[in-house]
Amino acid sequence: MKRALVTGVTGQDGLYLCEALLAKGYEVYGLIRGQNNPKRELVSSIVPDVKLLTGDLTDFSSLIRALRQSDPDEVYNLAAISYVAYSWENAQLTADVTGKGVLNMLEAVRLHAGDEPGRIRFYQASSSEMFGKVQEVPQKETTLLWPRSPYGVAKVFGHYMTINYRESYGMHASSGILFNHESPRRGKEFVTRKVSQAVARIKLGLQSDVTLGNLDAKRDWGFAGDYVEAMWLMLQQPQADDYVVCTGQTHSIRELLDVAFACVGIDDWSPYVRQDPRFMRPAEVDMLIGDASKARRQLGWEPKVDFRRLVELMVENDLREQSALR
Ligand code: F7E
Repeated sequence: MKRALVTGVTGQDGLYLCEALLAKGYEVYGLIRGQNNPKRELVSSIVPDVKLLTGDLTDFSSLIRALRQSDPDEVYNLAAISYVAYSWENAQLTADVTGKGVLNMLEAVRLHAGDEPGRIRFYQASSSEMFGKVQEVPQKETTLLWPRSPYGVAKVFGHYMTINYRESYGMHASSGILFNHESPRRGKEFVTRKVSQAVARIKLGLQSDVTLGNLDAKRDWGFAGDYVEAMWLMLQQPQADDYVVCTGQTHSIRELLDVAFACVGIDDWSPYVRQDPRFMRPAEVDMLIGDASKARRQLGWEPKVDFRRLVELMVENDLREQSALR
């Protein structure tokens, strides 16, 4: 039985990945942070077979301890401060967790693996946010990185550290450059879930409108459940490498609003949407669209859920969830 250690187990990707690994017969360990973490119960209710270990990416000794307790064949490093807007307000903390946390994990894995550096396969959750002010359309593995937020800069550090550990120590360390991926488990601070929840509440008469920021930004949005499969496939390859994971389709926030409101029979969303500079960012990533042909070719990976279905899944879920709360 293979063993995996997953950091960031309380997030949507952590939950989908744990489900996928358990279904493949893995013994799965999840790293969980903080005293009395309020998300512990959520994790235990969705994936009760995951063994939870306490640790923090900023606490090196806790990572060594988690590796000793789990002795994993594969490590998936999904933990991060992941909300881009927040990263301007807490830039140093973001650098410590999202950037230096990757180095801590790589170093802990290297030390734990001892004189067999390739024995533990390592996945780093890199991000399309690293492309920032895009230097090429569509973006691929070789596109020049130009991050536009403290979050993006921290992810670039983690990405290059992963490559550096692969090249310096012969570690099996892969970096997945994942474009935006969403699901009914997405945090409510991200735009897709903020919209799907607001649409459900407006339909049910629980809310009159929703306030957003920039409606013209474009993202390549996929389904998180599809993307965790790509993570696993990367660690099954004989050689570690870097891969872009995306749908190759881009949509604006306006198009997101079109599809989400149409799910509840509203064609004109303008009376329900307000804009506020509060939700604008100091620097914006205007447009992301990826090219996943390397992942398709080398991993045999394809996304299964398209944008329309993804938005429907989220609105349907929020209608159920909000109705139950009434
Ligand atoms: O923003 C615009 C906002 O916060 C998407 C993270 O998973 O994907 C995610 O980062 C766009 C931006 O995601 C609101 O300005 C407008 O242009 O959903 P988001 P993100 O910043 O793209 C990447 C790949 C990651 O790695 C990150 O961890 O939507 N937008 N109005 C808004 N965004 C939010 N959150 N709230 C608004 O009211």
